[in-house]
Amino acid sequence: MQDTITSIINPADEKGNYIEGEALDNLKQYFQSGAVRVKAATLIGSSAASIIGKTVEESLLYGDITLPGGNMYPTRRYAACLRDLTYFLRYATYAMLAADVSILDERILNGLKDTYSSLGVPIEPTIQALQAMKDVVAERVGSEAGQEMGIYIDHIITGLG
Ligand code: CYC
Repeated sequence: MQDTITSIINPADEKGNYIEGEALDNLKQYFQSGAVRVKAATLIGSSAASIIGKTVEESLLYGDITLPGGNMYPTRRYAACLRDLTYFLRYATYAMLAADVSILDERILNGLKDTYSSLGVPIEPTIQALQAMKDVVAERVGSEAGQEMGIYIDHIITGLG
């Protein structure tokens, strides 16, 4: 996993340089937004189950997908879907804290499209659920932190698309 600090310091170290210019500005921005990130992670962590519940309610619950023949039927598949959404939320929160997408690439997106396609998990409703998750998270953490989380949830959406 990478994070903003290592991704700025490592290249400077390789060249034996001090951190300056744009790299320093990026680091400054990262520290300035630190309190917002930590507060968002705290709020998300303490209400994850309710965020997932609302996300499912707003995107998947009242369609055919939960009925016989749908990919969220029976309960075993419904539970797998809730679990996947929980993974997405948790890893997007890690990435938001690090301000770096690499953990999403490594732990979530690597091989996921193939897994979904071989199991018949439909991509379009998964993306709809992720879109709904962005809105639900923004309601809980406020627009500034919500926008920041949006970057990482969007990264999952792009990786699945
Ligand atoms: C299944 N989701 C799976 C599987 C994996 C993941 C590996 C197959 C194995 C299993 O069932 O546990 C995903 N596993 C992950 C991820 C990680 C991991 C991301 C990283 C931490 O370790 N079906 C829908 C919804 C959607 C859904 C739209 C929820 C958004 O219709 C999800 N994923 C879903 C379902 C299954 C699944 C239903 C079970 C499919 C089956 O067995 O038929």
